[in-house]
Amino acid sequence: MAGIFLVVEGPEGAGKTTLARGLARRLRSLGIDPVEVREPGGTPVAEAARQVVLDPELETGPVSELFLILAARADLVARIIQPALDAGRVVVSDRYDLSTEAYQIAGRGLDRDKVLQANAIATGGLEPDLMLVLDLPVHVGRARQGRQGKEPDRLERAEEAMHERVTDFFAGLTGAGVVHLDATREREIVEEAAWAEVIARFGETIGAHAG
Ligand code: T5A
Repeated sequence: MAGIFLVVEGPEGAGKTTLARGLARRLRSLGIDPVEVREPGGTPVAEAARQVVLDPELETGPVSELFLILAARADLVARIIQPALDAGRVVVSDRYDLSTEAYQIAGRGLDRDKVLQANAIATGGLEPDLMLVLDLPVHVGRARQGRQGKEPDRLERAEEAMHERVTDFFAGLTGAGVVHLDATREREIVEEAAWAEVIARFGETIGAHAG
């Protein structure tokens, strides 16, 4: 049976983790045991890279930031995502490589072609089947994060203009497998809209997976 690779993307505080968990819950309710991952992270090496890249005490530049994130991705794809897809599992990922385009290319200004080449090495060319992009203005995401009361990490502390570029990049995305969702709506409505997209595209496969 074919695996399915679902990715939730979007700017800070858009509700990606909330949505990814909601989709996984819906899959489980059908008897499907999805593989849930987040980026950067998901393996011991990737979690170690995440600690470094998000630590506000550590100063680093855009290139080292890129390679920490790509190292995390390479390990996650090789050890978790690709084997799960090969085994016919459904993978739900909280961020993937559109985040690199958003943050490291649009946000930090790194060279697009070179970053995409490096990313292709990290992923082995693995592309998602569906990218659910949550669109939300920067100030709304910031307000949601503020209400959570967490200390902002190194990337969250980046200048406002960078977060505007990240948000604009996500909002302008087009292409096969990209679906935009208005993330200003209630959680349940966003989740329902996302689930409808999943079922419209993969209902038959999901039906075959369902226990
Ligand atoms: N990064 C990552 C890169 O620079 N390049 C890359 O290639 C990759 C993969 C990851 C950081 O790494 C960077 C980007 C990031 O800066 P992270 O901690 O995973 O760090 O940060 P985020 O992905 O931004 O996670 P957040 O937790 O900040 O945001 P989420 O996951 O979008 O939002 P979520 O679900 O945690 O929700 C935030 C709050 O809003 C509420 C939730 O209950 C929660 O309180 N909420 C809603 N409120 C109202 N309406 C809704 N519809 C809501 N949905 C959720």
